[in-house]
Amino acid sequence: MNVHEPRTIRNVALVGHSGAGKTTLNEALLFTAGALTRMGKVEDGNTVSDHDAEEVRRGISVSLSLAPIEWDGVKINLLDAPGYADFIGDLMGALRAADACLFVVSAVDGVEVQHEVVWEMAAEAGLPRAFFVNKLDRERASFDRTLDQLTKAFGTQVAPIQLPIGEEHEFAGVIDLLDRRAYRYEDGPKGTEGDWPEDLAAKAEPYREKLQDAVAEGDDSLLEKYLDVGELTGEEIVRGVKAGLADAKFAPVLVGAAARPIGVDRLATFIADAFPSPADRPPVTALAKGEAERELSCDPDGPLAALVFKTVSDPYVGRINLFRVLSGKVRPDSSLFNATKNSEERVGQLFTLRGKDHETVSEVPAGDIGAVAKLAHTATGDTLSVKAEPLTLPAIDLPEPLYAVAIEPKTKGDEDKLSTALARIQEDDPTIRVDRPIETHETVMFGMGEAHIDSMVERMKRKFGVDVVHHVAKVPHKETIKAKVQALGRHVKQSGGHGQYAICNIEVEPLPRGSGFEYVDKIFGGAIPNQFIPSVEKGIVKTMTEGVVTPYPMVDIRVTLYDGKFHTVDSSDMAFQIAGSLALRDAVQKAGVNLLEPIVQVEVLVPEAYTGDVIGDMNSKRGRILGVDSVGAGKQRIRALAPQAEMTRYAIDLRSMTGGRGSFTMKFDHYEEVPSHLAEKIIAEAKKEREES
Ligand SMILES: Nc1nc2c(ncn2[C@@H]2O[C@H](COP(=O)(O)OP(=O)(O)OP(=O)(O)O)[C@@H](O)[C@H]2O)c(=O)[nH]1
Ligand SMILES: [Mg+2]
Repeated sequence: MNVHEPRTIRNVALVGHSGAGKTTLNEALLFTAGALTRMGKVEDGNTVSDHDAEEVRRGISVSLSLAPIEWDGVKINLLDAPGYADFIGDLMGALRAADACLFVVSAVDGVEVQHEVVWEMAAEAGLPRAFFVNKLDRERASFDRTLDQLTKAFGTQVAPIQLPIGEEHEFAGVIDLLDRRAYRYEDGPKGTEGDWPEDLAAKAEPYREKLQDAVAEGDDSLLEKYLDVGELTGEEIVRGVKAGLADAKFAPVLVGAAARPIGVDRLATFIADAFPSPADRPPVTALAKGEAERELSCDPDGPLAALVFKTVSDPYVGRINLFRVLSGKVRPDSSLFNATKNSEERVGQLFTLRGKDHETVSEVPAGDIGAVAKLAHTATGDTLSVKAEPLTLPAIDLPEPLYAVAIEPKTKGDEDKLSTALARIQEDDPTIRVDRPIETHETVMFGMGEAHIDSMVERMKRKFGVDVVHHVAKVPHKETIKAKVQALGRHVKQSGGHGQYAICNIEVEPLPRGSGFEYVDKIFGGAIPNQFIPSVEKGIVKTMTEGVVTPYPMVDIRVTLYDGKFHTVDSSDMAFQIAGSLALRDAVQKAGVNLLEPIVQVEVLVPEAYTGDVIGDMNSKRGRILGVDSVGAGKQRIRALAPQAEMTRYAIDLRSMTGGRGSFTMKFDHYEEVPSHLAEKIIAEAKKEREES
């Protein structure tokens, strides 16, 4: 593939709801551009983009895929993003690499949740947006119904520039409103050009007029011409549509059937003619040395700044980083500087990907996307620049993974491989987080949802040969003492040999939540020699960490050491540690324990219609609503406190409650006592588990 200057590059993210046909369209574009001799099918598992074993098995995309094509002298980098909500991390990477989004919408299913969700994300990022109404060949396909839904959901900026010729099994081609041309598809992916069919002219003309009006309104010179002559040429309309698209004021609508393929060549032409090039995009702000801000425009001769938007670990090839160059150029066999990680990197070969295939390139200039293998430290979200001029671009703003499961290797042999595999999959996918809470001694994996976790578990098995099982993660409970008591710790063994002698008297009392542990020394007259006073504390702390009744650590207590006895020969550090531990156990025996559970602060963002359901559900989860406020765009924010134990599956609960329209964040707030009816059960289970282990 030739090296292109920014003006002849288009970076397009294919986005939209799962199943709308993004991967099929990606395949059709490759085929139409002559990059493939035959089209693969998602069902057959032989498409360029869904090449991962996991994608073949599920029949959906689970990771972002890059494939460039050349069309009319323009290089189009296609970024096929997964539509399934669990894989949002890759979608967000795609949005950062792209200069425009093409929303693929099924003419059968219409506008779906993920279209709305991604629309909002793209709008917030100021990304130009267009639509491809797909599957017009399918039974029950309707362009009019779909267009109606698009306009309802996304407003008047939705502007058809094509109409279908026929629908369902009669779908034969597309009408181009710009040039008053029609394209029919009988043989192969390229349409045969002709005039508008007579029966459709009456329907098409008003659409064209509307488009002219809209275009003229946005451009004074076009308005003048329109008023003078009463009509604009196709070329002039394209100019207007192009400007409107670049400013995100127009969302052009194109039509077709990716699987056939019909209309795909026209789509490619429109992308080449009217989609914004990297040079049409506003400059980006990078951080230079000493926190100075620096504006970067898309200039191949500017300072180098490239954003890594996707990392793929391959057990054979190693790590591959996909990057988008914002300024400057990346050359093979050069030294780069990862300013995010503050480390130097050596670049060998540069290439581009077509699905899983590599194609070497001689350089990757500003505006283009490239790939590099075997960098030592670099991963998704990092900025590559040069040592002499380090630059950092804003990181990819990813959502926090909040769906948690505990994972364990199936066999002992897998244990060593597990931590390597976990490290690698976290590098590949920053929306996976792994934690090992000391309270539960579990390895907890956080992801975006069930499908996400499942695909990671599969990936660990396939790519790294680690077989893991997963189950609900334990809640990191804690225990504390119920009441203030005095207790005795006596460790005396003096029969034969070197004896052991330590006796301590302590008082243990509960402290307010969050106080931790206090140790008070009230020994008078040397009842315990000074050097053994810390020994008693050490014994107590060790027992607290391990938990006394449950395996959960004890917190929020004050221990006062007020008396004791010792022996000049047989007393030792170890003996007093044991006495301390025994004294704490004695206190717990006398006073009993309270179980504490983590309470999290939750913020839920939903369309107003769901507020009632979310509050009701929160109440049933022992949650307390702190407040509800409107945040604009018909959305409300519900703030609540809820026990973590009730929230482990909230990612799934909220999705089913709102059909995927809600989002939430969650963070630890404080520990609280577990209500006694629940505590008894948990303590009994914990005791049983402790005895078994
Ligand atoms: N009849 C018909 N079927 C299509 C068309 N486009 C896609 N399909 C089928 O629709 C199904 C889903 O297509 P995909 O391309 O996997 O959809 P996707 O948008 O990539 O889905 P995710 O990867 O899950 O986001 C597949 O079975 C395709 O064969 C089309 O134009 N006509
Ligand atoms: Mg797909």
